[in-house]
Amino acid sequence: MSDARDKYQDPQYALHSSHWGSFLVRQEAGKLQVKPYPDDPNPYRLIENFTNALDHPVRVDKPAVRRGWLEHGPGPDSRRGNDEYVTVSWDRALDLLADELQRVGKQYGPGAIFGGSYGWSSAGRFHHAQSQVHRFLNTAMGGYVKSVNTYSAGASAVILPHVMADADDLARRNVTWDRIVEHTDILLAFGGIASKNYAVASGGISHHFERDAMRAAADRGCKFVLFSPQRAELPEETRFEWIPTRPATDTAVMLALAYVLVKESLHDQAFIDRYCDGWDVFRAYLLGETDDIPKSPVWAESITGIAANKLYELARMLAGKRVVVATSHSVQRAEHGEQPIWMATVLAAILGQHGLPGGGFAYALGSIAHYGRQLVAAPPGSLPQGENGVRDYIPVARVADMLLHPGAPFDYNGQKLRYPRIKLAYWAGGNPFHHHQDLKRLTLAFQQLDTFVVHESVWTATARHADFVLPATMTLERNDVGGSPTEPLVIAMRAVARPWGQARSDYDIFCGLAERLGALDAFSENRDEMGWLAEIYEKTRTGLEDMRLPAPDFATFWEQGFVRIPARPDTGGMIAAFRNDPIARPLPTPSGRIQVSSPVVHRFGYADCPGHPAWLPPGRGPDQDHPLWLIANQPADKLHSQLDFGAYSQSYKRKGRAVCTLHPDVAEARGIKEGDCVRIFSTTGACLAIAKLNADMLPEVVQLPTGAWYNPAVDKRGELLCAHGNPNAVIPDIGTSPLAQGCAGQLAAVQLERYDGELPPVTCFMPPVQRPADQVV
Ligand code: PGD
Repeated sequence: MSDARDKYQDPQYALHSSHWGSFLVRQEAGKLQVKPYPDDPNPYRLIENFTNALDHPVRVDKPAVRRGWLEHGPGPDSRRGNDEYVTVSWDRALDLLADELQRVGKQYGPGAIFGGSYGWSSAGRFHHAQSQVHRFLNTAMGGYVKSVNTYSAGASAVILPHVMADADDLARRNVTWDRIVEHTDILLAFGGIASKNYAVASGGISHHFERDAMRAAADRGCKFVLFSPQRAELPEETRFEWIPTRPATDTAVMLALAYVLVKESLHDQAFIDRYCDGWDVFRAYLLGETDDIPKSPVWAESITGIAANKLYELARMLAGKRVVVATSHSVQRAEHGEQPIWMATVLAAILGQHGLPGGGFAYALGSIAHYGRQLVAAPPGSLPQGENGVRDYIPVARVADMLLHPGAPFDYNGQKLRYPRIKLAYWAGGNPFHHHQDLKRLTLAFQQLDTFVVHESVWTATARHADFVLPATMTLERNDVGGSPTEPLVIAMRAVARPWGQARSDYDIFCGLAERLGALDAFSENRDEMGWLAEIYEKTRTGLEDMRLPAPDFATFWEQGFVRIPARPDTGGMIAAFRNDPIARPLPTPSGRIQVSSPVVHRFGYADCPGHPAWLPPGRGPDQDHPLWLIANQPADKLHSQLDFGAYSQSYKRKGRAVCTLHPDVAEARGIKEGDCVRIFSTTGACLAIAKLNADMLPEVVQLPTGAWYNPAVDKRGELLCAHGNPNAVIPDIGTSPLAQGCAGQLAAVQLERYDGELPPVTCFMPPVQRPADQVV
């Protein structure tokens, strides 16, 4: 350890961690300087977003209460999102909020509090804001209505356990990069493996090695095939073949490949017989025996835009090869998102690849950097969340439906549930005005609440819709422990700056509230920040000790700055074990095998998710008025909406706005030139963005990444649009299907036009009007 300590313990710099990379950081003459962690083979420039973050004018510096709430008390209010704020002392803010929590708790019970608080927050294990909210609501309020699943993997998290295994098991404990480098002949990447995505891992990442792994695999002879509407989804070093594919048609592509393999007897019937259940039902559908539509390449050509000959060629190329079928998170973040995921498991089964080294189904490989990596032997612990006394929940992306339709029934995973009646929502560490769709509708939804509480470091659109805005410290202003199940370093994330203004950590804010509610002991267990960090680190220390490895105590770890933990052996996980012995190690499905069709899903009776994977045309696809697909994928210049005001993110903007990419033919047909402002609109809403032309994409798509802070503005013709380029202003708020009710925010049918004349200003990086209480008249 000592050589490493000497190397990184430059007294000038502290080692810190973020979801997008470990980095070294110091303050000099009031300026923050960052440099990559020296052992990172491929550091990500996103760390530069920190350089101007700490003292940016958009920081929340004092507790603030929405003026309408202060004057009229709790209740639905259409001013939410368009009101002034009154700054108050911490004592006043916490007294008011504790009274309101008590009122809601006494009058309605904890089942009237929504504490889902979805969001990625920051990398440290202790100051993980969502865990802090949950622990507080459990210990001080008796619980809360929670949300299940994620915006990342809403559809796959529900379909995969029915048909194969837990989505996390299939992503984290299955096909690894090491095995791909060594064994894979062909890697089919549906939706791509983009560097902006594998640069990120929740909880931290110190070694970005995916690009090198892909290069090594390609150098050995592995062929990479990209199915995507855009070319920029795989590193060039892989020398990949790009098969331009219409959005939302991956299932049809896979069906056509499966059709050729089965028709030409190139499939692995022995694997299917031994390891799969429900083959006959699916086979009949595939060959057109049930609906008179053989799912042949000729059938698929008009759907996918891929020539039938090419599909025949690709299918024949797969036979007898070691193949990975990889699907990104993004292909399932769309209407019917369950289908491409289920079909990918079936395609890998038809090829007989599941459980072979460097073969099978790799869920979300490279969609974040956790996947395809080996698990480490002793990751740090996390903040215990306590017992939730409330049983009600919603699928995470149904939040606006819940607030707009209290008590209404809804379908989810074979059940009929009812939306709870929520009076108070509590959010910390997330930005629903980034992650949710149809932002006008979301505004209406939050206006139904009695009270909306947000802890934030910066004035995001979510903060601007809240009644209580409590200033939270940023990661660099507090101590924490960084680590994750796939991260070889556990990092002592030392504070390098004093809290901005009056900001407090989420933990300190909750201690203040818990004290007022008589629950301080239960919430804090009489530990301060360092006490909790020692507790969280203890899991790593005992893990190392159990392996008879050097296991420094907390004080030594803190002084050293990090400890290194070994990876667990790569055994291939449960799928390899299942392949070796399907009787002794069955899958956790009803048959214990891969469900090529599922009687359980069939019995649910959902037209949008039948009992076998199927091609289902999008219900809300392009039409005459909205002929283009908008692809709203993850941004390259920031993580989600985090630090959108940061120097690196700002350097990507044009005219201070987000950049959308379109094909030159689409631009020419509309009189749009590179650098013009365009209005992107749908039946849901509109936003502005600046055009960038790119011929390496299908002419029928326009791409606008997520993450530009929502900047509602009324334009010259009186339309409310996002002046900054947040695609969620344009994308409808629909679930993937009644099965998963997942986020379908990746795609929407839109039209595009040049936007001439004066542009509405971008104001989202300036704080809202705030007045001290004694100046409010
Ligand atoms: P972030 O921008 O990471 O987005 O949605 P998510 O809500 O996670 O928001 C985190 C917020 O937490 C930031 O505002 C940050 O300032 C704040 N924060 C950070 N640290 C702290 C802290 O310690 N305390 C407090 N109180 N606050 C903190 C991401 C979600 O968006 C995800 S995961 C996905 S995959 C989805 N992707 C798409 C998509 O592909 N397409 C569309 N259209 N929409 C999507 N939305 C989803």
